[in-house]
Amino acid sequence: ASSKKRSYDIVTLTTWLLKQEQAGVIDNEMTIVLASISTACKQIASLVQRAPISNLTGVQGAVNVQGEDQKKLDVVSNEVFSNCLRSSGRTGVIASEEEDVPVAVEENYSGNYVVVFDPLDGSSNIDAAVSTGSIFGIYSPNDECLVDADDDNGTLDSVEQRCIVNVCQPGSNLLAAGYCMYSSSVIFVLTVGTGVYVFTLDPMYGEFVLTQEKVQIPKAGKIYAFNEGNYALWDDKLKKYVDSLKEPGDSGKPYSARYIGSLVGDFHRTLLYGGIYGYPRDKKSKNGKLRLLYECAPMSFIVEQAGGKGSDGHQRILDITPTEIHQRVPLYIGSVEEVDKVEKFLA
Ligand code: P6P
Repeated sequence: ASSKKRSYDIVTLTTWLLKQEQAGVIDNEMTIVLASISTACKQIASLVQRAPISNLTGVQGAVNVQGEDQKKLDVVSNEVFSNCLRSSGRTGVIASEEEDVPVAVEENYSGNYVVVFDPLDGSSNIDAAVSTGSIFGIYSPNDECLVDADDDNGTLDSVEQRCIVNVCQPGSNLLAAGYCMYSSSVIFVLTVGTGVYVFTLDPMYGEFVLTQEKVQIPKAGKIYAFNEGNYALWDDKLKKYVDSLKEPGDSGKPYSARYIGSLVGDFHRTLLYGGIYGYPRDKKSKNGKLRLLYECAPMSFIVEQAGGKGSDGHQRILDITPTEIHQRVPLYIGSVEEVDKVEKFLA
């Protein structure tokens, strides 16, 4: 066959997934789960972009398990994600930021994979049409944990108990992780453990098109994304770190501050330009604000696959085993040299 690159040799997410399956990197069940997630993200992209037109801005009038006012789109995005995963027939358990406890998919629909997700992170930005995103991670069932969960006669205490042990796995067990950013472009970022791939939604025909392969985050970057409104609540070591970023130093140029208030937007810029995003613990939030299971762990898997680092300030995020599904941890994530630097200040 001709080795000449054929014109219009466009790689879509669908063809990329099939290639990974043919290469034995993922199995056909994972292919279907990832395809169903990309469908959910396309639906959410459409809902987000038309929110003011279809009266989907504003609050739902309910409070979620996090104690946060649910936005209308939080609820809708959660239903879209759950329905797509359920109808894939390849998902056994789902855990969502918007659900109190993990949910076992009904038997006749259920498959093996455990999917954790934040269906619409940064949703407080929706009404101002600022970037938001969906974040997900995929695990195998946590069989070894099932034994621990057995009561004395060897059967599981409850479906809910089985769901929780299946979901509470360290990020190092992740088989796949990704996010979809709803911004000036709709960007789908994915790793299945062989590097980080970036797809851009072509609205002309509704497909995610491969636009970057094996992304490598710069080893250093003079951009920091912290909410400095919390400065007075931070401990002194962290204050010293952030103060140090403002000194011009030998280069004569201090760091630049960039903060979108949406993890997916701040993370994506950090992944491509380098730098660091941080959500520290403070006097108000003892463990920071971000959730380990479906925000910090998937993002840390992605950043490590791109040669970066994800830490709680002292240890690797991927080494932390959740003890409950909405557990929060401090997060410092981005270029290796930048995360190393903050860890030194916090030691
Ligand atoms: P703050 C959005 O609610 C979120 O979970 C992340 O997407 C974002 O980075 C962070 O919280 C913003 O929190 O306290 O700075 O408004």
